Amino acid sequence: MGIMGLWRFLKSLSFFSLVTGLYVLHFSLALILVNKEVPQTRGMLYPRESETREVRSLDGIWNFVRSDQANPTQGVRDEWYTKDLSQSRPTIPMPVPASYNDITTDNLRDHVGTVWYDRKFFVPRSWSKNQRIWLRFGSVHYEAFVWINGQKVVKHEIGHLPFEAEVTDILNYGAENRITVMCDNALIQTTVPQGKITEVPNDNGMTIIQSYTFDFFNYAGIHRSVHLYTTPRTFIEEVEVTTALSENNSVGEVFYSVSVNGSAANEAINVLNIQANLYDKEGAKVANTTSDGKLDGCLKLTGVKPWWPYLMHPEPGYLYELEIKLLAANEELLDVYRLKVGLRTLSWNKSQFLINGKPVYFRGFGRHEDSDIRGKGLDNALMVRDFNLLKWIGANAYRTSHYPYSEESMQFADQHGIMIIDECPSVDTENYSQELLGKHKSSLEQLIHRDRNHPSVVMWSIANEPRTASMNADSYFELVANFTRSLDKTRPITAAIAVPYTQDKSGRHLDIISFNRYNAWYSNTGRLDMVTQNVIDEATAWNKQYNKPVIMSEYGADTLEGLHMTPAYVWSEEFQEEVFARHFKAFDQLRKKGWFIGEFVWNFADFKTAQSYTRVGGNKKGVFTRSRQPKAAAHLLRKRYFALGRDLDQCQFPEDLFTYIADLIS
Ligand code: GCB
Repeated sequence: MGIMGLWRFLKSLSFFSLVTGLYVLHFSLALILVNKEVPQTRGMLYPRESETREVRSLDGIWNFVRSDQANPTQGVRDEWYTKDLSQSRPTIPMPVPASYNDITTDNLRDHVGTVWYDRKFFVPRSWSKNQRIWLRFGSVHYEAFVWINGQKVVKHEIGHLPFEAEVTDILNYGAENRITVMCDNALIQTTVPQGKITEVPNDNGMTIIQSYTFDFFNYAGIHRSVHLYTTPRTFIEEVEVTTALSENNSVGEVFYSVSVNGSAANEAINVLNIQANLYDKEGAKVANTTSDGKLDGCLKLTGVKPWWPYLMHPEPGYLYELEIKLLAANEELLDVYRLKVGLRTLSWNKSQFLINGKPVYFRGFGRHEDSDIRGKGLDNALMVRDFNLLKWIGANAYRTSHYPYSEESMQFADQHGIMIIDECPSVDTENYSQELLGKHKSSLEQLIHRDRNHPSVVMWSIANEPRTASMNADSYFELVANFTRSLDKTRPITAAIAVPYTQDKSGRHLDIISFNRYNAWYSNTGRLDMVTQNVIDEATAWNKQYNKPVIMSEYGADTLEGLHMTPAYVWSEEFQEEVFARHFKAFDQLRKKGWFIGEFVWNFADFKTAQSYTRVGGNKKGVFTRSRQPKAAAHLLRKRYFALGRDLDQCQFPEDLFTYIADLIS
């Protein structure tokens, strides 16, 4: 078997198999797709401290080893996880959270296959007493294998999503512990997203190459925070919240449903009670209930402050705090968990999308989690800067193109009233197979489980630019869309489609049609006179075909900051402004038709991609540079977004929106 064959074989082994040598192959020849069950996520509440819980971060500098590319499973066979990595290989320091790719000065950037991390940590003696300890990763891309003190604790596939495991019986209390992580960035045709691994000749023999069709760099590593947290023996494992508002939005209801984990839950679940309290922003208790042996209930409040999007209301992003107390039958307090809750309703029909009964017009961006050095690693400074820029420019929405973003950013969007189209990591979906379908569904299951309580999440995007002209796309997307609906009926489903409407086979399974198109860029390059009518015609055709609301989910032009040319010429700042303006003209005509509900620029900021002669240091379609400074088009877009806000929702213009020129111009 050549390196390629070996690789494919090893990728198909389960974690258990890798460790024990019992190899299990997964075959994936599926022309007829079957709707199989996918594993259900449990627990995974965002780690929060309370009077019954402690949280400890394991972020920091870890030790790091890259495996030999031609021998990606050597570390498993040689059991590197049974001792400090430094005893098996020389280690280098690696920050967590961060992508590992851009940290070193050698070619770690393009490494394909497995890498290893480890670090030591203490667990206090006090943690041994009558509680349980959990290890939680915010995300590791793409596949992660975790050991503590040499014992396997968890394996997880698909990046950008959290996973956790109980480690109560594995930890040394009042002593040092070691955590070891193996991370594999290889993408093949049955991973989400898909990629290809090929073995090609180079100057020194053969080498392994990772290729992918999607247009962002396949950053990898421990991308988000690692936490240890404690819970009581019997604890609140899950909280699911939905909300309702009366017709005039003055009376609100918060429905909660709790799952409990622990021995008391199993033995005497019917005598556990939930006390739920709702507090407003000032900390005043506005509603409370105690369930009588039940784990679900409803809090009702009058004079409610609904959750509104940014600029749609003077007080956007209003959040209450929901306090869930788990009580034993004798009233003993077992556990407390608190989370933010926004009260809002969503509804949609053939032409509109409404929030709290009011039609919404989306004005936003496709984005990326991407920055210099950190790659896709969580970075609070970047996140806060990005939200400041979103608000500065007057956007009210973004799509988490093309994967789930950090939980911290979802919480931030809740607070700031930014609506999110929440996308799973399926990009350029093709070569449909049963195995791919299972993983695609699992990515949606994990995403919805993680994000279902966020008021900011207003729509699920089940794929970006899937190859929906193909025969299999019809049944594939029917299964994916129905599965998504079965998990959440409160939000509409979309997908960002790029195939021509005449060939698409997915739209009939969606609630809202989103389309990506690059007029004057990928088609009719440079022809600014061929934008407006094309956009109007295509949006109208999508609407006619499916009789559903339509969004333009991507449009734009690569722009090198500082390159100026008049008349406008591709890559110049003038060209980006002109492309935008021609689209704005189309959007304004489309808005009058009643079913056109949003415009999303591609992209918020410049971002890194795989190397290609069409990319100068990455994709430059950002309205902001990669270091988050505005290009000229940002000022233009800002004027439009605020103008839309004023026209639709009577928002105020910021004082600095228009620079004084002369009192002859208003
Ligand atoms: C698209 C993709 C996006 C790319 C963009 C581009 O259609 O959805 O991921 O980055 O085009 O700039 O080519």
